[in-house]
Amino acid sequence: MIKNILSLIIASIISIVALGQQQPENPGFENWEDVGLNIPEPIDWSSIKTSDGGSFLNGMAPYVWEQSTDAHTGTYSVKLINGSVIGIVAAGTVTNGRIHAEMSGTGWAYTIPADAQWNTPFTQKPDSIAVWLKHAPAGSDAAQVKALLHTGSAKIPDATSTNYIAMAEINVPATTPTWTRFSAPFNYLNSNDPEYILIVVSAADESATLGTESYFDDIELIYNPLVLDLIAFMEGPYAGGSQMNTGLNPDYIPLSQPYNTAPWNYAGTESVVALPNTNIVDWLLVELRDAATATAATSATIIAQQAAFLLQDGSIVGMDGTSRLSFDNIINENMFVVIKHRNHLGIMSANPLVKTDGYYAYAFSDAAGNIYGGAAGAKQLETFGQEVWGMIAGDGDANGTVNNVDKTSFWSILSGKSGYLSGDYNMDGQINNSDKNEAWLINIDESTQVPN
Ligand SMILES: [Ca+2]
Ligand SMILES: [Ca+2]
Ligand SMILES: [Ca+2]
Repeated sequence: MIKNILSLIIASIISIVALGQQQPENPGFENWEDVGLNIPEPIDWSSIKTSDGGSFLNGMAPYVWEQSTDAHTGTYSVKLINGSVIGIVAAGTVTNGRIHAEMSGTGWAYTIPADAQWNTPFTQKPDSIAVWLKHAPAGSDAAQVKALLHTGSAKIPDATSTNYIAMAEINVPATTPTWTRFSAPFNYLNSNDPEYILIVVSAADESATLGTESYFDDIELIYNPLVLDLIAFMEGPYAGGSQMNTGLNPDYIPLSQPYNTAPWNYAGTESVVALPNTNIVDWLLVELRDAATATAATSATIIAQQAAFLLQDGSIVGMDGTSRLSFDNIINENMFVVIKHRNHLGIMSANPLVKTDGYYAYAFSDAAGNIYGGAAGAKQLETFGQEVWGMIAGDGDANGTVNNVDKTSFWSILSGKSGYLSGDYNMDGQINNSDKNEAWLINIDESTQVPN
């Protein structure tokens, strides 16, 4: 029984890991197998000698790879050499798909969706690919790594690029005598979701020359952090003209994030030695949700949380008081962002965030339609000129609804007190009538529209 529980735990850990950053199989060429050839072949990689050209062609094909003990890391790398047969030079190539070979010399690498031996399932969207290599070219041979994210069956090269989603190409023509890291970005052609990754590693481009030798090791897919450029406003401290008051700064704002208690129970260690600037309004809790639609973005879809500072111009920044927030997460569907505060109703982006110029920018404030639930979940703070929408004040117990409890338990009993208090709805450091009349009473029965 204990074993069963353990294996359940292990299974769930594995499924969590599977949601992490996907990498190629056997990317460091450490694992090799006997596939009936004279030399071992790297597991999950194949060559011209296991092509689809049949046993005659495969038997005739030259050995264009070796298991090398000259490794960047670990025990082995793959050494690729151009080889020739009946006057045709074959580039030293391995692929995680399959090689198509013809007598004429025509060939390509491709994915066979119906046969797991010849495909590599892959659903994420890396930003770039990197490899360590050494290259001793003959003629004008360039060491190459090509990676293709695609759906269905696809091949490299392909004049029509049907089913392509993104392609990355490392191209190194220069003699490279010591292990050197090279990388190249994926060029995304559309927003489709990939099903497979096809990688081709080669000692030469299409015009291979005999004598070229290249070594490859440690192929890695790189995922850049998600950098969020967020703007949001709160009703309580709102001052007009797209600015908020900073009445809690510096006397009352704590140096460690305050969301470590119920109902948030956020265990993050965000803290500062001193508040980094005078523009800070308060701490916020920023949450990422990964879901197909806003409606489906329930609390079950939370993938990350981070405490942050809200500045008086609405910017949401990190602990240095100026930098955009950065998350090391992978989005599988769409990214929705939730903003939570101690005594304001939480809001969620109505739309998924989209990466532009390297950032996921989102202004919650520009229109009611930017906040999920529209006017039902947000307050119009500025009516003339540029609209400003913000978070609704008055939720002292942060239970998602403004009601009598927020007065009796968080305002009445503390009236006249000063400090960092959740009944201080206009966030000026004092609990008095302004909090009750101007930031609680007017919001009675308002509720957050963030999906549960
Ligand atoms: Ca290795
Ligand atoms: Ca409440
Ligand atoms: Ca107040």
